[in-house]
Amino acid sequence: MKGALIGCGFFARNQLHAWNDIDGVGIVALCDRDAGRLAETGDLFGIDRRYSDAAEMFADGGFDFVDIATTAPSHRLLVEAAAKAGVHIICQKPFAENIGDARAMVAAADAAGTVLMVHENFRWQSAVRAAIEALRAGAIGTPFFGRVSFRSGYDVYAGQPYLAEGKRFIIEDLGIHILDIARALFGEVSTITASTRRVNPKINGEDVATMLLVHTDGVTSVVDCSYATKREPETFPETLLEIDGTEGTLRLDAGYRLTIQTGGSNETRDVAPPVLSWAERPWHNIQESVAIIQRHFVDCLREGRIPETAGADNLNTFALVEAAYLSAAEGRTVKLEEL
Ligand code: NAD
Ligand code: 89V
Repeated sequence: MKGALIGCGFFARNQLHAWNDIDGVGIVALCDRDAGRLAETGDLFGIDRRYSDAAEMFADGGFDFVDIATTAPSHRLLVEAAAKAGVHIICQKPFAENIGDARAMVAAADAAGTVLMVHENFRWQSAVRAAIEALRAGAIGTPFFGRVSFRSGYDVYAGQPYLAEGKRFIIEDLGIHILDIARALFGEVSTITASTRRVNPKINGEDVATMLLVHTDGVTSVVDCSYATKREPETFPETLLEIDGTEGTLRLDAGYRLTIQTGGSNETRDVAPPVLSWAERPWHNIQESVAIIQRHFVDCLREGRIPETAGADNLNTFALVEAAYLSAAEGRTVKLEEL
Protein backbone atom coordinates (compact mmCIF):
# COMPACT_ATOMS: atom_id res chain seq x y z
CA MET A 1 0.00 0.00 0.00
CA LYS A 2 1.48 3.35 -1.03
CA GLY A 3 0.87 6.65 0.70
CA ALA A 4 1.72 10.33 0.36
CA LEU A 5 2.08 12.83 3.20
CA ILE A 6 1.29 16.55 3.14
CA GLY A 7 2.77 18.80 5.84
CA CYS A 8 6.33 18.12 7.04
CA GLY A 9 6.05 20.03 10.32
CA PHE A 10 6.51 19.43 14.04
CA PHE A 11 4.30 16.34 14.34
CA ALA A 12 4.67 14.68 10.92
CA ARG A 13 7.86 12.84 11.83
CA ASN A 14 5.92 10.70 14.29
CA GLN A 15 3.52 9.78 11.50
CA LEU A 16 6.34 8.95 9.10
CA HIS A 17 8.07 6.73 11.68
CA ALA A 18 4.78 4.97 12.35
CA TRP A 19 4.13 4.35 8.62
CA ASN A 20 7.67 2.88 8.36
CA ASP A 21 6.78 0.37 11.08
CA ILE A 22 3.75 -1.05 9.23
CA ASP A 23 4.56 -4.03 6.99
CA GLY A 24 3.56 -3.55 3.37
CA VAL A 25 3.08 0.22 3.67
CA GLY A 26 5.42 2.87 2.23
CA ILE A 27 5.25 6.66 1.91
CA VAL A 28 6.29 7.41 -1.68
CA ALA A 29 5.72 11.19 -1.91
CA LEU A 30 5.95 14.22 0.36
CA CYS A 31 4.51 17.71 0.06
CA ASP A 32 5.18 20.93 1.96
CA ARG A 33 5.08 24.58 0.94
CA ASP A 34 8.19 25.16 3.06
CA ALA A 35 11.18 24.05 0.97
CA GLY A 36 13.50 23.63 3.97
CA ARG A 37 11.13 21.37 5.89
CA LEU A 38 10.37 19.36 2.75
CA ALA A 39 14.06 18.76 2.02
CA GLU A 40 14.94 17.91 5.62
CA THR A 41 12.07 15.44 5.99
CA GLY A 42 12.63 13.88 2.56
CA ASP A 43 16.32 13.34 3.34
CA LEU A 44 15.62 11.94 6.81
CA PHE A 45 13.12 9.37 5.55
CA GLY A 46 14.70 8.74 2.12
CA ILE A 47 11.66 9.92 0.14
CA ASP A 48 12.62 11.34 -3.27
CA ARG A 49 9.28 12.42 -4.75
CA ARG A 50 8.83 15.91 -3.27
CA TYR A 51 6.23 18.59 -4.03
CA SER A 52 5.58 22.15 -2.93
CA ASP A 53 2.06 22.00 -4.39
CA ALA A 54 -0.43 19.29 -3.38
CA ALA A 55 -2.37 19.68 -6.65
CA GLU A 56 0.73 18.60 -8.60
CA MET A 57 1.24 15.64 -6.31
CA PHE A 58 -2.37 14.47 -6.77
CA ALA A 59 -2.05 14.95 -10.55
CA ASP A 60 1.05 12.71 -10.64
CA GLY A 61 -0.69 10.12 -8.41
CA GLY A 62 0.81 6.69 -7.80
CA PHE A 63 -0.42 6.29 -4.19
CA ASP A 64 -3.48 4.74 -2.51
CA PHE A 65 -3.89 7.11 0.44
CA VAL A 66 -2.84 10.54 1.63
CA ASP A 67 -1.89 11.52 5.18
CA ILE A 68 -2.79 15.18 5.75
CA ALA A 69 -0.51 16.39 8.56
CA THR A 70 -1.04 20.13 8.10
CA THR A 71 -2.92 22.45 10.49
CA ALA A 72 -6.69 22.93 10.18
CA PRO A 73 -6.92 25.93 7.80
CA SER A 74 -5.68 23.79 4.88
CA HIS A 75 -7.72 20.65 5.63
CA ARG A 76 -10.88 21.29 3.63
CA LEU A 77 -9.14 22.06 0.33
CA LEU A 78 -6.71 19.16 0.74
CA VAL A 79 -9.43 16.64 1.68
CA GLU A 80 -11.56 17.72 -1.25
CA ALA A 81 -8.59 17.46 -3.63
CA ALA A 82 -7.77 13.99 -2.30
CA ALA A 83 -11.37 12.84 -2.70
CA LYS A 84 -11.39 14.17 -6.26
CA ALA A 85 -8.19 12.22 -6.94
CA GLY A 86 -9.90 9.08 -5.59
CA VAL A 87 -7.41 8.35 -2.80
CA HIS A 88 -8.21 7.34 0.78
CA ILE A 89 -7.57 9.99 3.42
CA ILE A 90 -6.30 10.22 6.98
CA CYS A 91 -6.47 13.82 8.22
CA GLN A 92 -5.08 15.35 11.40
CA LYS A 93 -7.27 16.95 14.02
CA PRO A 94 -8.78 19.53 14.40
CA PHE A 95 -10.68 18.15 11.42
CA ALA A 96 -11.64 21.59 10.10
CA GLU A 97 -11.99 25.25 11.01
CA ASN A 98 -15.76 25.00 11.46
CA ILE A 99 -18.49 22.37 11.41
CA GLY A 100 -19.78 23.43 7.98
CA ASP A 101 -16.39 22.64 6.45
CA ALA A 102 -16.18 19.36 8.36
CA ARG A 103 -19.59 18.27 7.03
CA ALA A 104 -18.59 19.23 3.47
CA MET A 105 -15.39 17.15 3.78
CA VAL A 106 -17.33 14.06 4.89
CA ALA A 107 -19.77 14.58 2.01
CA ALA A 108 -16.90 14.94 -0.51
CA ALA A 109 -15.29 11.66 0.58
CA ASP A 110 -18.68 9.88 0.59
CA ALA A 111 -19.45 11.11 -2.92
CA ALA A 112 -16.05 9.93 -4.15
CA GLY A 113 -16.32 6.57 -2.36
CA THR A 114 -13.04 7.09 -0.52
CA VAL A 115 -12.36 6.32 3.15
CA LEU A 116 -11.89 9.43 5.31
CA MET A 117 -10.52 8.98 8.82
CA VAL A 118 -9.56 11.66 11.33
CA HIS A 119 -6.23 11.19 13.12
CA GLU A 120 -8.00 11.41 16.50
CA ASN A 121 -5.42 9.41 18.40
CA PHE A 122 -5.94 10.06 22.13
CA ARG A 123 -8.67 7.40 22.44
CA TRP A 124 -6.09 4.99 20.98
CA GLN A 125 -3.49 5.60 23.70
CA SER A 126 -2.98 2.20 25.27
CA ALA A 127 -3.74 3.35 28.83
CA VAL A 128 -6.95 5.10 27.74
CA ARG A 129 -7.84 2.11 25.58
CA ALA A 130 -7.45 -0.26 28.55
CA ALA A 131 -10.01 1.85 30.43
CA ILE A 132 -12.40 2.02 27.44
CA GLU A 133 -12.24 -1.75 27.00
CA ALA A 134 -12.78 -2.46 30.70
CA LEU A 135 -15.79 -0.15 30.75
CA ARG A 136 -17.26 -1.63 27.55
CA ALA A 137 -16.77 -5.14 29.02
CA GLY A 138 -18.95 -4.10 31.99
CA ALA A 139 -16.12 -4.20 34.58
CA ILE A 140 -17.91 -1.66 36.84
CA GLY A 141 -21.48 -2.26 35.69
CA THR A 142 -23.33 0.64 34.10
CA PRO A 143 -21.44 3.94 34.36
CA PHE A 144 -23.31 6.98 35.70
CA PHE A 145 -20.51 9.52 36.36
CA GLY A 146 -17.17 10.25 34.75
CA ARG A 147 -14.35 12.75 35.01
CA VAL A 148 -11.97 12.99 32.08
CA SER A 149 -9.13 15.29 33.03
CA PHE A 150 -6.02 16.73 31.37
CA ARG A 151 -4.12 19.27 33.46
CA SER A 152 -0.56 20.33 32.71
CA GLY A 153 1.91 23.20 32.68
CA TYR A 154 4.06 21.70 29.91
CA ASP A 155 5.43 24.25 27.43
CA VAL A 156 3.55 23.17 24.31
CA TYR A 157 4.17 26.56 22.66
CA ALA A 158 7.88 25.83 22.13
CA GLY A 159 7.22 23.07 19.60
CA GLN A 160 3.91 24.42 18.30
CA PRO A 161 4.12 28.26 18.35
CA TYR A 162 0.78 28.56 16.48
CA LEU A 163 -0.97 27.32 19.65
CA ALA A 164 -0.23 30.68 21.30
CA GLU A 165 -1.51 32.70 18.36
CA GLY A 166 -5.09 31.63 17.66
CA LYS A 167 -8.20 33.19 19.18
CA ARG A 168 -9.17 29.67 20.24
CA PHE A 169 -6.73 27.36 21.97
CA ILE A 170 -7.27 24.61 24.48
CA ILE A 171 -10.73 23.31 23.56
CA GLU A 172 -9.93 23.31 19.84
CA ASP A 173 -6.44 21.78 20.15
CA LEU A 174 -6.44 19.54 23.24
CA GLY A 175 -10.00 19.53 24.55
CA ILE A 176 -11.05 18.01 21.24
CA HIS A 177 -9.09 14.85 22.23
CA ILE A 178 -10.48 14.80 25.75
CA LEU A 179 -14.06 15.32 24.56
CA ASP A 180 -13.50 12.48 22.09
CA ILE A 181 -12.38 10.21 24.94
CA ALA A 182 -15.57 11.14 26.83
CA ARG A 183 -17.58 10.09 23.75
CA ALA A 184 -15.63 6.84 23.44
CA LEU A 185 -16.34 6.07 27.11
CA PHE A 186 -19.89 7.32 27.61
CA GLY A 187 -21.44 7.76 24.16
CA GLU A 188 -23.14 10.72 22.52
CA VAL A 189 -23.99 13.94 24.31
CA SER A 190 -27.27 15.85 24.57
CA THR A 191 -26.13 19.02 26.39
CA ILE A 192 -22.88 20.76 27.31
CA THR A 193 -22.12 23.64 29.67
CA ALA A 194 -18.65 25.14 29.49
CA SER A 195 -16.57 27.83 31.10
CA THR A 196 -13.18 29.00 29.83
CA ARG A 197 -10.30 31.18 31.07
CA ARG A 198 -7.02 32.49 29.84
CA VAL A 199 -4.43 32.33 32.62
CA ASN A 200 -1.21 32.72 30.59
CA PRO A 201 -1.07 36.38 29.50
CA LYS A 202 1.35 35.58 26.65
CA ILE A 203 -1.18 33.64 24.56
CA ASN A 204 -4.31 34.75 22.72
CA GLY A 205 -6.75 31.91 23.35
CA GLU A 206 -8.13 30.16 26.43
CA ASP A 207 -5.80 27.78 28.27
CA VAL A 208 -8.34 26.46 30.79
CA ALA A 209 -11.73 24.89 30.06
CA THR A 210 -14.20 23.09 32.32
CA MET A 211 -17.11 21.32 30.66
CA LEU A 212 -20.17 19.49 32.01
CA LEU A 213 -21.67 16.95 29.61
CA VAL A 214 -24.99 15.12 29.85
CA HIS A 215 -24.78 11.98 27.72
CA THR A 216 -27.82 10.45 26.03
CA ASP A 217 -27.28 7.11 27.81
CA GLY A 218 -27.55 8.69 31.24
CA VAL A 219 -23.94 9.43 32.21
CA THR A 220 -22.97 12.88 33.45
CA SER A 221 -19.32 13.69 32.81
CA VAL A 222 -16.92 16.48 33.63
CA VAL A 223 -14.23 17.15 31.03
CA ASP A 224 -11.58 19.50 32.39
CA CYS A 225 -8.50 20.72 30.55
CA SER A 226 -5.71 23.07 31.51
CA TYR A 227 -2.32 24.11 30.21
CA ALA A 228 -1.92 26.50 33.15
CA THR A 229 -1.56 23.91 35.92
CA LYS A 230 1.83 24.04 37.62
CA ARG A 231 2.11 20.86 39.67
CA GLU A 232 4.43 17.98 40.45
CA PRO A 233 4.56 15.42 39.11
CA GLU A 234 3.94 17.03 35.70
CA THR A 235 1.59 14.56 33.98
CA PHE A 236 1.86 15.73 30.34
CA PRO A 237 0.43 14.18 28.21
CA GLU A 238 -1.65 11.87 30.39
CA THR A 239 -5.44 11.92 30.49
CA LEU A 240 -6.70 10.91 33.94
CA LEU A 241 -10.05 9.21 34.54
CA GLU A 242 -12.46 8.69 37.43
CA ILE A 243 -15.58 6.69 36.60
CA ASP A 244 -18.39 5.52 38.86
CA GLY A 245 -20.57 2.60 37.78
CA THR A 246 -23.40 0.65 39.36
CA GLU A 247 -20.98 -2.13 40.40
CA GLY A 248 -17.78 -0.23 41.22
CA THR A 249 -15.29 2.42 40.18
CA LEU A 250 -12.51 2.75 37.63
CA ARG A 251 -9.59 5.18 37.90
CA LEU A 252 -6.73 5.93 35.56
CA ASP A 253 -4.25 7.74 37.77
CA ALA A 254 -1.01 9.60 37.09
CA GLY A 255 1.81 7.24 36.13
CA TYR A 256 -0.50 5.11 33.96
CA ARG A 257 -2.06 3.16 36.82
CA LEU A 258 -5.47 1.66 36.14
CA THR A 259 -7.49 0.71 39.22
CA ILE A 260 -10.78 -1.16 39.13
CA GLN A 261 -12.69 -1.59 42.40
CA THR A 262 -15.78 -3.79 42.60
CA GLY A 263 -17.32 -5.42 45.66
CA GLY A 264 -14.39 -6.69 47.72
CA SER A 265 -11.91 -6.59 44.85
CA ASN A 266 -9.39 -3.81 44.26
CA GLU A 267 -7.06 -4.39 41.32
CA THR A 268 -4.38 -1.96 40.09
CA ARG A 269 -2.57 -2.55 36.78
CA ASP A 270 0.40 -0.79 35.23
CA VAL A 271 -0.84 0.29 31.79
CA ALA A 272 2.20 2.42 30.87
CA PRO A 273 2.81 2.63 27.12
CA PRO A 274 6.07 1.33 25.67
CA VAL A 275 8.68 3.84 24.46
CA LEU A 276 8.93 2.93 20.76
CA SER A 277 12.42 2.97 19.19
CA TRP A 278 11.83 6.39 17.61
CA ALA A 279 9.88 7.87 20.54
CA GLU A 280 10.93 9.94 23.53
CA ARG A 281 9.47 10.74 26.94
CA PRO A 282 7.08 12.33 27.74
CA TRP A 283 5.63 12.17 24.20
CA HIS A 284 5.91 8.35 24.01
CA ASN A 285 2.28 7.98 25.07
CA ILE A 286 1.06 10.08 22.13
CA GLN A 287 3.65 8.58 19.78
CA GLU A 288 2.51 5.02 20.51
CA SER A 289 -1.10 6.05 19.80
CA VAL A 290 0.00 7.40 16.41
CA ALA A 291 1.36 3.96 15.55
CA ILE A 292 -1.85 2.31 16.77
CA ILE A 293 -4.27 4.61 14.92
CA GLN A 294 -2.32 4.36 11.66
CA ARG A 295 -2.37 0.54 11.91
CA HIS A 296 -6.13 0.78 12.46
CA PHE A 297 -6.45 2.89 9.28
CA VAL A 298 -4.48 0.33 7.24
CA ASP A 299 -6.40 -2.62 8.75
CA CYS A 300 -9.71 -0.91 7.87
CA LEU A 301 -8.59 -0.28 4.27
CA ARG A 302 -7.41 -3.88 3.88
CA GLU A 303 -10.54 -5.36 5.43
CA GLY A 304 -13.09 -2.91 4.00
CA ARG A 305 -14.16 -1.71 7.48
CA ILE A 306 -15.22 1.77 8.55
CA PRO A 307 -12.57 3.27 10.90
CA GLU A 308 -13.69 3.93 14.47
CA THR A 309 -12.64 7.58 14.15
CA ALA A 310 -14.01 8.04 10.63
CA GLY A 311 -14.80 11.57 9.45
CA ALA A 312 -18.52 10.96 10.04
CA ASP A 313 -17.86 9.88 13.64
CA ASN A 314 -15.60 12.86 14.25
CA LEU A 315 -18.39 15.29 13.31
CA ASN A 316 -19.89 14.51 16.73
CA THR A 317 -16.61 15.31 18.52
CA PHE A 318 -16.23 18.47 16.44
CA ALA A 319 -19.80 19.49 17.34
CA LEU A 320 -18.85 19.24 21.03
CA VAL A 321 -15.99 21.68 20.45
CA GLU A 322 -18.30 24.15 18.72
CA ALA A 323 -20.98 23.71 21.39
CA ALA A 324 -18.44 24.25 24.19
CA TYR A 325 -17.29 27.56 22.70
CA LEU A 326 -20.91 28.64 22.18
CA SER A 327 -21.78 27.73 25.78
CA ALA A 328 -18.79 29.63 27.18
CA ALA A 329 -19.47 32.68 25.01
CA GLU A 330 -23.19 32.87 25.83
CA GLY A 331 -23.00 31.63 29.42
CA ARG A 332 -25.65 28.96 28.92
CA THR A 333 -26.19 25.26 28.44
CA VAL A 334 -26.13 24.29 24.76
CA LYS A 335 -28.13 21.42 23.26
CA LEU A 336 -26.12 19.52 20.66
CA GLU A 337 -29.17 19.49 18.41
CA GLU A 338 -28.70 23.30 18.01
CA LEU A 339 -25.64 22.70 15.83
P1 NAD B 1 3.33 22.64 11.79
O1 NAD B 1 2.87 24.03 11.56
O2 NAD B 1 4.61 22.42 12.53
O3 NAD B 1 3.45 21.86 10.40
C1 NAD B 1 2.50 21.99 9.38
C2 NAD B 1 3.24 21.94 8.05
O4 NAD B 1 2.27 21.92 7.00
C3 NAD B 1 4.13 23.16 7.80
O5 NAD B 1 5.44 22.73 7.48
C4 NAD B 1 3.46 23.90 6.62
O6 NAD B 1 4.40 24.50 5.74
C5 NAD B 1 2.72 22.75 5.93
N1 NAD B 1 1.53 23.17 5.16
C6 NAD B 1 0.47 23.86 5.59
N2 NAD B 1 -0.45 23.99 4.62
C7 NAD B 1 0.04 23.36 3.54
C8 NAD B 1 -0.45 23.13 2.22
N3 NAD B 1 -1.64 23.57 1.82
N4 NAD B 1 0.33 22.43 1.37
C9 NAD B 1 1.54 21.96 1.76
N5 NAD B 1 2.05 22.15 2.99
C10 NAD B 1 1.31 22.84 3.88
O7 NAD B 1 2.13 21.90 12.51
P2 NAD B 1 2.21 20.61 13.49
O8 NAD B 1 2.53 21.06 14.86
O9 NAD B 1 3.02 19.56 12.84
O10 NAD B 1 0.66 20.19 13.50
C11 NAD B 1 0.03 19.69 12.36
C12 NAD B 1 -1.34 19.17 12.79
O11 NAD B 1 -1.13 18.09 13.69
C13 NAD B 1 -2.18 20.19 13.54
O12 NAD B 1 -3.50 20.14 13.07
C14 NAD B 1 -2.09 19.77 15.00
O13 NAD B 1 -3.25 20.06 15.75
C15 NAD B 1 -1.91 18.29 14.86
N6 NAD B 1 -1.23 17.67 15.99
C16 NAD B 1 -1.77 16.52 16.44
C17 NAD B 1 -1.21 15.86 17.49
C18 NAD B 1 -1.85 14.58 17.93
O14 NAD B 1 -1.47 13.99 18.92
N7 NAD B 1 -2.86 14.11 17.20
C19 NAD B 1 -0.08 16.38 18.13
C20 NAD B 1 0.48 17.55 17.62
C21 NAD B 1 -0.09 18.20 16.53
O1 89V C 1 -2.09 16.44 20.81
C1 89V C 1 -2.15 17.58 20.38
O2 89V C 1 -3.05 17.85 19.65
C2 89V C 1 -1.08 18.59 20.71
C3 89V C 1 -0.92 18.84 22.20
C4 89V C 1 -0.71 17.57 23.01
C5 89V C 1 0.23 19.78 22.43
O3 89V C 1 -2.07 19.48 22.72
O4 89V C 1 -1.34 19.79 20.04
